[in-house]
Amino acid sequence: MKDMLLEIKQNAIEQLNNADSKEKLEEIRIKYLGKKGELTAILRGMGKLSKEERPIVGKVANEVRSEIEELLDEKIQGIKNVEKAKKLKEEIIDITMPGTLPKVGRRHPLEMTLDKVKEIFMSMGFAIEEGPEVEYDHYNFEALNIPKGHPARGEQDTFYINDNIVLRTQTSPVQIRTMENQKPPIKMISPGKVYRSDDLDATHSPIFYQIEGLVIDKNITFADLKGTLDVFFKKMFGENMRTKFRPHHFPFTEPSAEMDVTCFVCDGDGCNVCKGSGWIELVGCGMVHPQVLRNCGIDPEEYSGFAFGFGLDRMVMLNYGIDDIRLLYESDMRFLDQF
Ligand code: 2NL
Repeated sequence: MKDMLLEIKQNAIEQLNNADSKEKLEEIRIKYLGKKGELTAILRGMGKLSKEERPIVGKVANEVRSEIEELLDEKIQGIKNVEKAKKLKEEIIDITMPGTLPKVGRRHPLEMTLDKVKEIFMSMGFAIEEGPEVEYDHYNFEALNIPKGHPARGEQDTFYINDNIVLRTQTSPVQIRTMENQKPPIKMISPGKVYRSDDLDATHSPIFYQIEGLVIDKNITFADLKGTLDVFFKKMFGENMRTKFRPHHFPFTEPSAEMDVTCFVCDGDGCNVCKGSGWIELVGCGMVHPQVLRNCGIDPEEYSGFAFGFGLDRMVMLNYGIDDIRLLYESDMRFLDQF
C-alpha cells in the first residue's frame, strides 16, 4: 500500500509539472484529491488494514496528500502570476498620448448681442435696472394705464399665477418700480426675459428677451427720443443705419410711434427679409403718458419723458440670419458653435 501511495505521488508530481493551465490543475486535483480521487480511495480502504499498519500507512498517505496540495498551490500561484503579467502588459497606458479635450461651451448669440446693447446704452449714460420676472398685475398692467378689461391685456397671452400675480409680459414693470423708488432725472434700460403664452413656432416663443428704455427729466421731448434711438442703432449696426418713425398707439405712451431701421440684409434696397420695403420694424416708443407719470408719483407738469421697447430675439435673428426663434432656446451646440 505504501508503494501504491508513492506511485500515486510520483504520477501526481509528474502531471502537475506538465500542467500549464488552471483547468488542467483542477483536473489533477479532482483525479487525486477529489471525493472519488485515487488518494481518497486509498484512505477509505485503510479500515481493512491491521492495527499496526494503519498508523504507518496513514502517515505516508497524509504526507503524500500535503505534498500534492503544496505543489498544486505553487502551480496555481505560478499560473496566476503569468496571467497577471500578461494582463499588465496588455493594459499598459501610454502617458505620452494626447488627451481628449473637454467640450467647452461658448457665448450665446442672445447674450453677445445683449452685452453690446448694454455697452452702448451705458456709454450714453443709461443705468441698467433689473426686476422680478414674477410680477404683480399692478406693475405689469394697472400702473401702465392698462386697466382690467382693456384689450391690450390680451388675457389669453398672459401666464397668470393667480388674480394678482403674473409672469411679466414686458419689462415695463421695472421702469414703474424705478420711477417709484428714484427721483428724476432717470435714465435707464431694463433688459430681461418676458413671458407670453404663445404657441411655439418659428417666430413665437413663450419666453423671449425684451429691452425697454426710459428717460425722465425736465423738458424731455420727442426729439430726444428720436436722437437717442438713432444714435443707438448707428452704434449697434453701423453709421449707414437710418431710422424712421410711424404713428402708433400704446396705452402707456402719448404720442406713440413705431420705429423702423434700414434693412441690414439689403442696406435698404429691398429684399425678402424686409419684404421689398428696405425697412425693418424693430421698436415701439413714445412720450410717457401723463397718467403713468402720476401713477408713479411724478408730476407731469414738471417732468416729461420718453420710453421705448424692442425684442432682442428678433434683432439677433435678423442680425445673424437665423430663421427660427426656437434655435435660440434649444442649447444645441451644433447651432451655437456657429457664432
Ligand atoms: C412694444 C414696445 C414699448 C414702452 C414700451 C414704457 C414703459 C413705461 C412707460 C411708458 Cl414705465 N412706456 N415702455 C413704451 C413704448 C413701447 O414697448 O412694442 N411694446 C408692446
